Amino acid sequence: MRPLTDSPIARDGKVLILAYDHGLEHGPVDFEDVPATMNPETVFDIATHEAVTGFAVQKGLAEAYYPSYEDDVNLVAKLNGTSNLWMGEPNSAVNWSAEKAADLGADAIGFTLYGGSNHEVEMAEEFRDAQETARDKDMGVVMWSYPRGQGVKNDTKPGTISYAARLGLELGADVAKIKYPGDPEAMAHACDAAATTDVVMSGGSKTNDEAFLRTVKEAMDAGAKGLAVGRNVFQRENPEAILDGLEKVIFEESSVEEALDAVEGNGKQATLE
Ligand code: FBP
Repeated sequence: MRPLTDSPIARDGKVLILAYDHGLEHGPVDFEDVPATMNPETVFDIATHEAVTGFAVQKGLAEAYYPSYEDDVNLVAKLNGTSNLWMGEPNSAVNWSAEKAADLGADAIGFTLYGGSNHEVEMAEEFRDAQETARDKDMGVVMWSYPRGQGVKNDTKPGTISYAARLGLELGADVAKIKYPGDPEAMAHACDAAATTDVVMSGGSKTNDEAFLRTVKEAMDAGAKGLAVGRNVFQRENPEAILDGLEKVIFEESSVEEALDAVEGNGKQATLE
């Protein structure tokens, strides 16, 4: 793995990836809270916030919009992904190659692995190809490590999350994106399991500012190196405000209270303008 200190998708060894592949994974329903987010430009603009170290999108959005943002946004090319229109054992189509991502100027690749799925073996083999090309092209490697499928009864059980983190290390990811296992001890165990692979917490569905910042803070204190988040940012009316708060917690080691002050300060400003 490549240390985060050397990676363009990190700042001081910490990561805040904004994910916006939801139009594929969940469909336009995820944009209903804030209808402007249906337009990818709205979210590309959010990704220019200085706290965002990487922006994860699928091929179509990267091709259409990234050329206009390449000076202000670090691209995490999310290579595989699939809609939730079909049913069956979890799997994910590889929609573009790591070579194509490199041609577009990607700083890192993102790849989902559903450990425990009946398709785990083929997904791991697809990851191998992408990971090796990323190494050749000097791109970082971020694994969305989400155990699910017939082999997994509870995908947020601490042992399962630690296993997910370990898969990132074993298969050669620089960063493993895992779900928060519910408490700091379990998160610390997952970070230990990942060893030299850095762990980032997955954002999840939208919660309130305090609950969200508190969970991120707990994860950071337990050894996580950051966050990869979508809905908890772009489904807010003022995404810049929560990014101000996240910047405090992730990069400045601030308390939750200080982070909430930053969120509120931005909110007031936005109201006054
Ligand atoms: P969120 O922070 O909105 O959960 O986004 C993170 C992410 O991994 C996205 O990249 C992806 O679209 C989504 O979650 C997939 O979530 P799930 O597979 O649980 O539906």
